[in-house]
Amino acid sequence: MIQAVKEGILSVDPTAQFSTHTALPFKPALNVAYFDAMIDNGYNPDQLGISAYPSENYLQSGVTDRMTKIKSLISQLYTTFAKPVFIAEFAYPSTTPTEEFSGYNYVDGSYSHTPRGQYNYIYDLTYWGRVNGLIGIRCWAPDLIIDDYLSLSLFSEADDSYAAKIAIDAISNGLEAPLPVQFETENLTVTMSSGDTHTTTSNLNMSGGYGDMFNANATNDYIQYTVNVPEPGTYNIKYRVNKYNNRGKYQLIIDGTNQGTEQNLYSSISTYVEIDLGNKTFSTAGNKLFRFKCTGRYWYSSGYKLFTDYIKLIPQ
Ligand SMILES: [Ca+2]
Repeated sequence: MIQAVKEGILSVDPTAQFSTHTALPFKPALNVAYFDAMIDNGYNPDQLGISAYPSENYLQSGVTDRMTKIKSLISQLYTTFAKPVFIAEFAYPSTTPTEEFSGYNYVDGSYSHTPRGQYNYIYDLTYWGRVNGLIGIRCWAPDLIIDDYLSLSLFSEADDSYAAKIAIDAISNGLEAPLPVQFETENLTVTMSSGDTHTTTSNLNMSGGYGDMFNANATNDYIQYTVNVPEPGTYNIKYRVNKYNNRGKYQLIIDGTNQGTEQNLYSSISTYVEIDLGNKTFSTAGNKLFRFKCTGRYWYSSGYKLFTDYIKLIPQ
């Protein structure tokens, strides 16, 4: 039947685009099966729709960490079908929901039921979605200013007048914010302390399929990467690393200044972590020297090595 509707529309508008959407985002296998069935039976949508009411607790009781699960579903659909995903229905409350919508009262993670929490939910989903296959979010009934739905709408009421909540700007702000820049250490220009070597190392758990192994063998050895900062400004500095049983302790030094604290990269089992070293302000764009200096080793560790995946700069 849906395919018949599509054919009818195409007969008058051959450029029309098509979608359809599911209702249960926390059942990923059901979502995949739905679109498989649609495509197998001749209806091939241009965009895959889902709906998401992350505070809803009637159908979704017991489901936690819903933001992560929504992102996971979008990623799964995007990679499985190679089509963009559209959130055809979305709402998250800015105050504790009441009456008919009192069951929409689940607080997801750090997203409080406040105007800021509502804003942050939409902003974070938009920002993440830009590079993960999400093509749009339709806030459901943003103008439905009946009492029961007011908390989920994008307007607030005072003295019988209505004003837009801050969430009205969340999508546009999320689209306009600068994206993080990621530098694969295996591709960067390197200098090192004398006598030391580094090895570009294939690793399927690392971004780009490779990491950079610094074969340090003593305290004070260092490897220094040239990072081309695109714009002046303040960035959150992160790097991803493989911790293991022959790793050293390292301090990052940017253009001669310590960034964050010393990191003990020893672990008895191999683990991958993204380390947050706090914010750094660059007054100019251009090449900056990121030096990882070995400050010692945990006494269990059998070596001083450093195995990095990437350096990430997140505009603040
Ligand atoms: Ca890498």
